Parts: sequence; structure tokens; C-alpha cells
Amino acid sequence: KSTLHTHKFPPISISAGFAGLYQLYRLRALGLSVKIFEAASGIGGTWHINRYPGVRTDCEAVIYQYDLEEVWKDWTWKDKYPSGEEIQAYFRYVDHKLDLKRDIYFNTRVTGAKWDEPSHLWNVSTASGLFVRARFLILCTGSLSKPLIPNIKDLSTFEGRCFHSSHWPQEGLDLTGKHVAVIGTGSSGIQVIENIASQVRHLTVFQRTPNLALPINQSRFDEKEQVKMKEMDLYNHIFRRLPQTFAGFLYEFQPIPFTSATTEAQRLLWESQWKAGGFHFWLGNYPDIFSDETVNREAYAFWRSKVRARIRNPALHEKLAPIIPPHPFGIKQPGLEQGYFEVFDRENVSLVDVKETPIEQVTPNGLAVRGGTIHTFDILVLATGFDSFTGAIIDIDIRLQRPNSTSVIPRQSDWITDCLKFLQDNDYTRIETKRDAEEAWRYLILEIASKRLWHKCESSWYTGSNLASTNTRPVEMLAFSGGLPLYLEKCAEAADNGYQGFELS
Ligand code: NA7
Repeated sequence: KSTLHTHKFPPISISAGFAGLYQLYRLRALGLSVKIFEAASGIGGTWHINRYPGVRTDCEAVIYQYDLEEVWKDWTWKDKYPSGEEIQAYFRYVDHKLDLKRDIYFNTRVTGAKWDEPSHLWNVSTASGLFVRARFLILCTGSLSKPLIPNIKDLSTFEGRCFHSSHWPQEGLDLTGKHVAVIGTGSSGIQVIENIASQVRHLTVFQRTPNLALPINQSRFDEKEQVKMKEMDLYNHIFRRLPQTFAGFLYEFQPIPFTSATTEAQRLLWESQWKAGGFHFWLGNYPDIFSDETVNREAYAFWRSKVRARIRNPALHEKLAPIIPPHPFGIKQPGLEQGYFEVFDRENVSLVDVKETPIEQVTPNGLAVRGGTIHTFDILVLATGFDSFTGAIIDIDIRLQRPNSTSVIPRQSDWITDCLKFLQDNDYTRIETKRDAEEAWRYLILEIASKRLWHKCESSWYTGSNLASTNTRPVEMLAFSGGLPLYLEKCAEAADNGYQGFELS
């Protein structure tokens, strides 16, 4: 009976990114007829959309892939940290292997989802005028998918080209010989900046907060090494290990706090982490750097000395790597860079500190900052980030729920898949979070966050404080910062106790 129900009203999953595709694959295996509605014209989610110069992952290829043997066994990565282009190729390959596209409606933006209580069905409407009814609605909309356009006076009066980093024009844009400005020095901004600096005539970077970026230490991912890893069954070993680590990476925080290590051990560890590159110096560091401000200052001082040594012009030291940290190290995601700091020593690059001289307004050919200076340019890039976590969901006009999420997508999809199977097997047609369980979850997130230094940061997409100027929602920690093992334990606990915290009917 329930199978009949669900076939008549197939589950709808929104977005064909990393999560949506995996969800489709898993639910198909349950025998459900799933459909994906995707606003973009192709698969890949964030990787289909973000095509700015230098776009690249922040984590190693080996963990940035599906843990499905039929997928990984025949795929070979080129770079240790793959480029956007390589990831797009990966998604094309995944589609080929799993035959996903036949259940995806592209160019179909979901604009409304209204729960109909009598029928226990979602009424889903799209911008293209489609109207469907679905028993289950799964939001795989991504945590950083809705661009944040800054609230700068007269932005629309700019006569050159202006676009958000995630909407980089794919045709008809040649930066050669152009005067270009970039606002924002987050992960996207630094990738854009280090990649276009040598191409443009002049680059003006508007920085609000220096990025405490780490060297990526990029290299090729040796093909023979990948073959060997597969032969030794290391991939499966890695996939089993990932959910047991705090952040779902290949490495874990140190087993002892900084204060228990000798000065020599501290130095040796940091030097080796710096050399290893990537997030080692962040997610492999001593755990107390996130909770003890004095320890954090030590880590920051190490970061600062490394960065300053790379910048020739001493006048830039205080701007890019100030004596007083702009915020504790690691409470904002550090960018991963390759040659970013050296860019500012170039003669064709200038740095404007917008804390010192705030942007006042856009003019037809540039930006006016406090004090009367006008910076002129032909192209304005807004690398200003995203309305994180809930931004894309709130846009859908959902009449029910309020989510909170973390990063391990396949494990979340597995949980959802098991949950739908349970509902189907037991003839349930409605699942709803209980208000008190929702509040308890929110308090758990806030309680964990209160023990760390997250609040010592003016602007962050972890909390939504980056939206201050647009003020779309209250500022509070949105990400679960208690680590993956605890998160997964809580998820399993709810399921094992008959979906405790949920109302089933
Ligand atoms: P981020 O990390 O949110 O960075 C946005 C940047 O834009 C950041 O430097 C902001 O400064 C800056 N910003 C935002 N609004 C303004 C205004 N009005 N004026 C000046 N500067 C501004 O987004 P990204 O796209 O770079 O990276 C997002 C994630 O994508 C990244 O962490 C990876 O996981 C992939 P602020 O620091 O808030 O002072």
C-alpha cells in the first residue's frame, strides 16, 4: 500500500549537487521513484555554478568523492586538490556510471513547498510553472548556495560589468588589460585574486578582514599511487575512518592540549603541518586553540611570522598579517592559497582596507571610499560570500520546518534513506520534528559553541553574522561544532529509539 502511495507521489529532492545525487542513488535502491528538481542547467551543484578563475576544492580529492565502489574504482584524480573543472568532469562520470540524469528536471527552480495536512502531501511549485505533489521532500540545497550581494549604495549604477564570484560570466569576458576590483577576501576571493593578478592591467582588492589563509601545498595525485591505494583497499579504510574524525577529514586534532606539549614538540608539529599544507594546521592542531585564547594567540603568531616572511613590502605586513589578530585563528574557515600573499607585492595590485576607509558608494566607474578617494575600474567582482545554511531554503517559501545541518553528506543521506524506508514499511505518511526536540537540538548546538571562541568574530557565515548589513535572520551558531562522531551518534540515537524527537503519523 505504501509503495503505491510513494510511486504515485514520488519523493522530490531539491538540487543535483553532491548530496542530491547521492540521495537519488540511495532512494532508487529502495525501489522509490525519485525526482530531482534543479534550478541550474546541469549537475554538480556548487561546482556547476562556481566557475570563477582558480575555483578549487579545499579538501583532498580522496575524501571529496562518493564512497561507492562502482564509482571510485574506475576514477582517477589528477590533482591532490581538484579544480572546479576536474570536479565537473567527475560529476559527468558519476552520472554516466549511475545513470542519474533521467530523473532530474533541470532549469527547474522550486519556489514554493506547502504541506497539505489532510492528504499528508507536499504541494511543490516551481518558477517554470510546474506543480507537483510529493509525499517526501528532501532539501539538498547546500549550505553556501545563495549569493550574498552587499548592501552598497548605488551598486546598480556601476556602468562596467559587475557580478558575484559564483556567477562568473562564462562567455564574453576578457580580463586582459582591464582594471578589475575584487570586494572580499574569503576563500573565493583569494582564489580569484591569486589567479587573475597577472592577467589584468590593475587589480584593486577591497579587504574587510584579512584571510588567515594556509598554504595549500598543491601537487599532482599520482596515478600509480591511486592504483596502489585501491589494490590495498585503502579507499574503503579511509571512508570508514572519515566519520570517526572530528571534521570528516583524514586527520584529527592532537591527542593532547598545546599546554601539555613541550616547546620543541609544539614547534616541530607546526612546522610539519605548515609543510604538509591544506587544513593540517587547522584541523590537525591542538584542540585547545579553539577554546583557549592564549593558545590561539600562539598559533596566530606562528601563522603571522610565516606569512610576513613572504611579503616584501613591510607596509603590507600590518594589513595582511596584523600584530593583533582580526579574530582568533581557525574560528573562520581559513582559505587555502598558493601565492596569494605574494600577489600584493606586484606593482599592478593595490589593497584597500575597508575598515580604515569604508566603502561609501558605487559610482558609474568605480567605488568611493570615506575621505573622498574614488577607485576606478572596468570590472567589479563581488566575492562577498553567501547567505549560509538557511538562505536557499528560506527562498523556497516552505510552510513548515527549520533545519540545522553538518557536513557529512553521505551519512546524512543514509539516515534519510533509512528513515524513508522505516516510514514506508510502517505505513507512515508524515514525519515532523517535535518543537521541544528542535529546541533541544538548537540548545545543544549553542552550548557546544559557547565553549569555543566562535563568538569572538565580527563576521562569519558559521553564524550568519556576515549578513549583518542585510539582516535577514538572527545571528547564532548554525553549524554543529561538536564533531562528526557526536553528531552521528545523536542521529543514530534518534533513529534507534523509533525516531525519537519526531512525530510520526
Ligand atoms: P566568505 O568566506 O563568506 O567570504 C566573503 C568575503 O567577502 C569576506 O572576506 C567578507 O569580509 C567580504 N565581504 C562581504 N561583504 C562585504 C562588504 N560589504 N564589504 C567588504 N567586504 C565584504 O565567502 P567565500 O565565497 O569566499 O567562501 C565561502 C566558502 O566557500 C568557503 O569557506 C569555502 O568553504 C567555500 P568579512 O570577512 O566578512 O569581514
